[in-house]
Amino acid sequence: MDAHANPATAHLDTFARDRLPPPAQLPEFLFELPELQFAPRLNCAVELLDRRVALGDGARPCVVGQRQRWSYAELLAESNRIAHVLVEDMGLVPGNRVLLRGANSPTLAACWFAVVKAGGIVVGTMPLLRARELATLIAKAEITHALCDARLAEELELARPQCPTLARVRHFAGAAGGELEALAAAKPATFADVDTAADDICLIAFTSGTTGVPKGTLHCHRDLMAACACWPPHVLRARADDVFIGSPPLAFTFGLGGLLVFPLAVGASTVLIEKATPDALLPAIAAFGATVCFTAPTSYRAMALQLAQQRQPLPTLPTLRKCVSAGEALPAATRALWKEATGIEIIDGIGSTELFHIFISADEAHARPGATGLVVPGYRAAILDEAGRPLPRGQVGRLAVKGPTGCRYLDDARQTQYVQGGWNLTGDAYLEDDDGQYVFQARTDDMIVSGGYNLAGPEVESALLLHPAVAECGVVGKPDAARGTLVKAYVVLRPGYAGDAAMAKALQDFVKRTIAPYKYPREIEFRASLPRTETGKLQRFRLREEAAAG
Ligand code: 3UK
Repeated sequence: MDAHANPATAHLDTFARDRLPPPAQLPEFLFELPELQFAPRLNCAVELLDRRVALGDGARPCVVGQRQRWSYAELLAESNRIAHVLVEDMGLVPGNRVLLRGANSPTLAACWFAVVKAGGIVVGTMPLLRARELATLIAKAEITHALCDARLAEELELARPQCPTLARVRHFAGAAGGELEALAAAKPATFADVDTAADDICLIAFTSGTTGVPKGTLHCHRDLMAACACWPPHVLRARADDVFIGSPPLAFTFGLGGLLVFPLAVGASTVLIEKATPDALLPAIAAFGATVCFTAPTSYRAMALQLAQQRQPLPTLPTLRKCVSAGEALPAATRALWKEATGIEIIDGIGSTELFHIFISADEAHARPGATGLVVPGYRAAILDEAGRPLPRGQVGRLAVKGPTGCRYLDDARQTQYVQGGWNLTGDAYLEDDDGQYVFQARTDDMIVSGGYNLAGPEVESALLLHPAVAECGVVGKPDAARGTLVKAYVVLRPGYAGDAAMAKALQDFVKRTIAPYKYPREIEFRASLPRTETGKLQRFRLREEAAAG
């Protein structure tokens, strides 16, 4: 257990606590800021919700969906009712793992708070997961309970025969009212919240890993409150009258923080919509009068291209004032396109599932094209060489961070890869420049060694994205007899452009003029779309596999 260990756990089921990494494998945790001093007893759901209502904000707008609109008092009441169902009808005991399955919605938010209030551990799952993937997570986290959107029930039912631990499942239907809502309606609107220890686990977030069994990252009540005290007040600086909106699922910590925990921490409201593809998000921002948007770089790019096509005079999105990008590197071309279309400077930030949320970022005033930003107050960062020694500024190495949150994998030998010498190693190659700005190069396993040179796929992608014909692209290394590896680009063209040999040549020449010529893609393949994860990340490993096979 870590330095802030608290033996008085509220968990009767100690499954998660028993599977924490051994103390020697934990990262160093830093609580240097005055706002990072936490009491030994802490339930983050109570802090975020009950406390807000006790402060007199009960009538303020809180969560808004396509057909639901709840105040803080209403979300609190619904969460409390569902907590009663979990405990009284479903036999939940503190420490049990509860699977949540549903697209973003106010009801899903109420389920999240209900589990945490009852001392349970939330395991969020991406709506698109299939039975096989669900079964893997259920086995790994020994999940005992599930709250599932009725429309997504089928895949969970298909998984159940392989899931002996999963004893209790209830379905919800949101505004339409379902089985869970009917049970909840009969319960009181108040609930005796479980008095959890600050270091009791409340969340297992699975990584959207590319290889192997997904890793479950353990987060305690204190981690979530610590995250609220770092990036949001120091970089985002949202206000109580803000209206949050965005695309990341609540099962992804980018979405859980950005679209639920952070807005509630400042008394703001949040719009939770089920479908938030770029063509749905753009009208939703306007329709709901959203002021703060969270989405991925490709989504900003797609929305900017749409706005440019409509040729609407500024401002097209009059209420929008802050835009956050994370999940993968924000290309300079995308930042510029969005600024042209909306006048807004994007707040880029790198976060990870292991650290819960963003730890390097730049606000509008510090934003620099091509750089991620500065270390967020509360965190420290370093660039390390292969041996774990700090490198001087300007040199590319492994990004290492530590702060009030950090990596704790659930029973996983890969803990010693992510955490070394007290640092969290994100797996990214970065450099720190003379201004303390951190500049992303590539995932360390995405670096391409071609003709004896080390080059980063994302740098070539950034150059291609500056060309007006390019909508999206992905650049990987392809095994090659002569060069060892050659640079290959997969390109999606914007409407009206033809993917022919002349276009390939034009793009190659364009890259040679934009960055060092040896980095140009020797092969270009045109595609209708690129493989992406549900969180918007380009799956370069898939392109690599295809390149190797083709
Ligand atoms: C990459 C970025 C460059 C980077 C996440 C914000 O993405 C999140 O978590 P994941 O565990 O992935 C982490 C990895 O994604 N990455 C994320 N943001 C950036 N690379 N610039 C960025 N701005 O490789 C990192 O190691 O899926 C992001 C908040 C919470 C999150 N979980």
